[in-house]
Amino acid sequence: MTKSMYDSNNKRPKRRLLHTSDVHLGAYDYGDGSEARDELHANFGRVVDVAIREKVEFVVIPGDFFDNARVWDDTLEYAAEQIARVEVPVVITPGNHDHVGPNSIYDRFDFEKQAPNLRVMRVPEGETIALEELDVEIWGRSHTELLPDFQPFVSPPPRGDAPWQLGAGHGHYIHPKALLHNSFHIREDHLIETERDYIALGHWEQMTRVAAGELTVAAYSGAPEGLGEGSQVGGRVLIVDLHEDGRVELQAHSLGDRPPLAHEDIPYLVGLPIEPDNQYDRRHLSGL
Ligand SMILES: [Mn+2]
Repeated sequence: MTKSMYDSNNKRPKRRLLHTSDVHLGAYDYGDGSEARDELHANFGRVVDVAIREKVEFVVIPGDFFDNARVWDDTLEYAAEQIARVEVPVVITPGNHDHVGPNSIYDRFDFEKQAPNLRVMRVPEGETIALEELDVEIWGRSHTELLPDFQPFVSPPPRGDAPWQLGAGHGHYIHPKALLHNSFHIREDHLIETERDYIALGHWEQMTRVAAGELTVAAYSGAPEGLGEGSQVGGRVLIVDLHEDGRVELQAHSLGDRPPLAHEDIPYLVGLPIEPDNQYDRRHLSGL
């Protein structure tokens, strides 16, 4: 939870969202299908069940919703059916597996017709989606296949006018144990500069909060698939409460029947000290 960027006398509307990512629908679309495929799809159905049960007002999916652009047609239909079932707005910021641009999966199927509550960020330079009835704006930059050194949060636009300002993006948070060869860098200072209230991150399968300064809460929801069950955080999604006093509070909800994890019990990762790029690159290359 963080302090508000606003005067605490200036109440904001209370809002609740669900954040999930890295669903990778269609990852097992080969052969004659499989139990793994059925389970992956059923698991996204459970995400929708949690969204409905927890009465969220919108859903944010920062990337890798689909595994690749060649998934089966019935996977696309299933995805659209489930999104339509949520009923509230669903915002997708595409990642490296479901990028926009040439050969995008989002051009294969008329999602917005099948699921009119879906909004896909399609502008590579970045765009803000306004959920006007909710007083929420969500800014993000989608992946394309054209930019290998893509960094989703550099040079963010200033906060907009709506009381709640969120960000969504897909990439690799740079911290002291991060591997240099990983792409799509997200750094703590990038997140601080966004001045957003909450940043929904995707690309990692593990759920974790990450350091983003005093005024911004940022977290990876991790994949909803139960791969990390032993870690206590696998097979979960994030429910995010935006409180009237400006606080942002997370809860990790199980897709099974385990109790939710409170904000402070969700793992927390600290970023690298803020330094010029060349300097921290050299430190990694020298084996530090
Ligand atoms: Mn990814």
